[in-house]
Amino acid sequence: MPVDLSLYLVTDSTPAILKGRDLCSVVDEALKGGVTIVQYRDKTSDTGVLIATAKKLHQITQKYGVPLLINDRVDVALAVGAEGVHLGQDDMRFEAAKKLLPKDAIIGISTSSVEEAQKAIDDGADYLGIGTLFATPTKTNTKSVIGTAGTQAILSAISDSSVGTVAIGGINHSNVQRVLYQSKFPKKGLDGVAIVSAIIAAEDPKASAEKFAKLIKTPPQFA
Ligand code: TZP
Ligand code: MG
Repeated sequence: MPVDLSLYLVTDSTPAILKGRDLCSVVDEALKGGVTIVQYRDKTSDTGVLIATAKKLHQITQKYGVPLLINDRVDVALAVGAEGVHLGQDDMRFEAAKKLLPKDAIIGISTSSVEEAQKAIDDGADYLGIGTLFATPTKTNTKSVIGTAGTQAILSAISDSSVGTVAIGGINHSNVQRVLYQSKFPKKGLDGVAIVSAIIAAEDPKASAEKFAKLIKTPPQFA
């Protein structure tokens, strides 16, 4: 079954974003609101905590029949039987991850240029995370904010491919329709949007996800 990338939640465990709430409860709420895929992203916890948290998250995502991907860490994905991984340009190479993971595992790759996108497609990636779309406080050490122009350049260059595509970076309720539907992405559109703070840091993560799900399904007036 093809993966539904339309409302892709990326987690963040930093206290400022979680505001004292439990990550698993926040993710559960977001899933109730309609998130279609979850990536567990945690750059600071040690391996024991990563595995324990990923296990809990997996129990939750399984309740909703939604895939769980692990950011950076193929070993953690294997340890908990997650559905796949998301790898950046500096993480384990695609070929190595492919060898280690089950045959049907989902592998997504972060890309910020046409060259990186083309390479990921040639390798056999299931989807591309394209960004950083808009500058965001959630990831300040990003090497590249590519904007709508950079995203458009990638989508145009790969329009013959059936690879999945999600944009990431600074996506919120106000810009999500523009991001998904704007005429700048004429040939190959995005399959979804990847969101951190607009859901995880939201006062009501379920309501936020519901609002995104509704906006995603609705072509905007200006389209
Ligand atoms: N990669 C590029 S931008 C980003 C990541 C992980 C963070 C996006 O966070 P937000 O809060 O949705 O802008
Ligand atoms: Mg990474």
